[in-house]
Amino acid sequence: MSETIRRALVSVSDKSGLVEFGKFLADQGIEILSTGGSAKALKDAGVPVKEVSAHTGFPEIMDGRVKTLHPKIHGGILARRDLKTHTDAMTEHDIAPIDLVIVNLYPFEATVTSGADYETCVENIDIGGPGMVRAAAKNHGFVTIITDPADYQLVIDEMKAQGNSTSAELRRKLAASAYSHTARYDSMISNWLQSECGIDFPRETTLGGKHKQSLRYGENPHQVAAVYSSIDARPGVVTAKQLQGKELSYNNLNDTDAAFELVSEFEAPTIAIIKHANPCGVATGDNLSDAYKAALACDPVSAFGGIIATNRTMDAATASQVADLFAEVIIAPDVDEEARAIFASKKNLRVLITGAMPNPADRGMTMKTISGGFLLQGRDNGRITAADLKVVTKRAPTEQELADMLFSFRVGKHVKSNAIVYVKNGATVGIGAGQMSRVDSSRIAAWKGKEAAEAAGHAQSVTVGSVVSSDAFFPFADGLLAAAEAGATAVIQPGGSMRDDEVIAAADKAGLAMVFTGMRHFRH
Ligand code: 93A
Repeated sequence: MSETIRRALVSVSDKSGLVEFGKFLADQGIEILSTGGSAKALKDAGVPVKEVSAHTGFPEIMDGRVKTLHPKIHGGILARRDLKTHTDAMTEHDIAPIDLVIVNLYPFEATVTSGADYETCVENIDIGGPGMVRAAAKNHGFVTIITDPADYQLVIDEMKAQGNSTSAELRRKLAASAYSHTARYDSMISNWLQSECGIDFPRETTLGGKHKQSLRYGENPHQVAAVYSSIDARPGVVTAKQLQGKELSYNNLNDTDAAFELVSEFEAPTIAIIKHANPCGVATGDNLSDAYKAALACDPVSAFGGIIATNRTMDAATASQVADLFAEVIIAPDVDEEARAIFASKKNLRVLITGAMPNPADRGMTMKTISGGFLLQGRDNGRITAADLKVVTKRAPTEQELADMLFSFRVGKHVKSNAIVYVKNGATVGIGAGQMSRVDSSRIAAWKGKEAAEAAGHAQSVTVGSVVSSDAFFPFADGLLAAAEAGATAVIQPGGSMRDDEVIAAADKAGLAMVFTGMRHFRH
């Protein structure tokens, strides 16, 4: 059924596009009812409007807390036009039908992210707006609801084509958008209140995401996919600005996120090269260019087609080396002018800037869906420092070993379990990821180190004289012995195995220094 629009109600916080839309409505002879600020914006532009207070005969009270909460408004929106009891009630109570409702809500999200005080945030919880939105959406059989200025044109087009009416199909779609708008709005409020009260796991939860972009496909071409932003404004891949390059794919986004979170762990200039969400080279250096060279040397074969992240403004020296490699994505807090010019010649390379680094110590939640539900957990913001380490072997680590061990353990936190990471002089030299057996990860990491050495023409494996980390304890001495065989001189691991004594004895026998962190970093 197509419904002719004769009266519209306008009450919007986001006033973009309002005047043009208001003019169009007025030109069609549609009566516009409106609240304070929206009415003023329209009147100032010469669009005739009637104040809601004049329509209801009741003033806005309590600083605007009660402005549209009136039976003449809600009755006008909710009345079924096809039921005599409803139309009789309209006549009896002098209620005029409202056929088009244009409402968007108080900017609660922007108020919270601006760092406003508690009272101001509470004052920005919209009550009357969601009431009208939900009422109009419920009565979509007769009423058109617009909550997003991006939809003004859609409605204008239909009204023009159909003599000031809209199709049932469009009204139903707009109603669906309206309910997702109010649902997200309420979820933002409840998430904010929960965090103010320190509640991690509420009784009921919604994701509160905002559609940012549809993706061509998901992890594989037969899977659909899209990106959503959350209220969490953590600097990273979702909030980043893309300077150039093709559209990001699902896998790009996932890998880039892994890369950027990894480099955020370090204070010194750091580069991480990522493939399939695992690092194939990570290094720190006195400058980015040195860090890049060292990161690439870890596994130059896997780095092909990888994602490169850094925690510093990308400079020209590094950019020109990066441009020599075939990389999919670069992500950095910023890219300087010279470096931008270098990247500009590589049309397909996606370059993202975030403006800031995320804080690895931030609290937050991560989510994984499972059949019938989803798992929520606090993000792994655990960070081991030298003060947390317990030396368990006869030999204590040297200063250099200690620095490398801490670096290695932090890299290992971002490697899929079972994770074994060899490090020498602030650079990974062998990474074993995602194996079902820890000893296999150890062997793979050592073998990768040997391969890298051969490729670079070294006589000796690069793991010789390195340190090694394990994301979880060595259940048996075999994984540790594989590391010793590869030439590692020091080991960092959580400890806590039933056979710790055996593992410590094996380390002592091999002359290794070993420290326990007391913290595990599984990542699946
Ligand atoms: O304070 S409210 O919850 N009480 C109301 O009765 C009410 N009616 C509309 N907020 C209310 N609104 C909101 O005012 C709308 O959702 C909109 O965001 C805003 C528009 O106000 P103005 O037209 O004065 O700028």
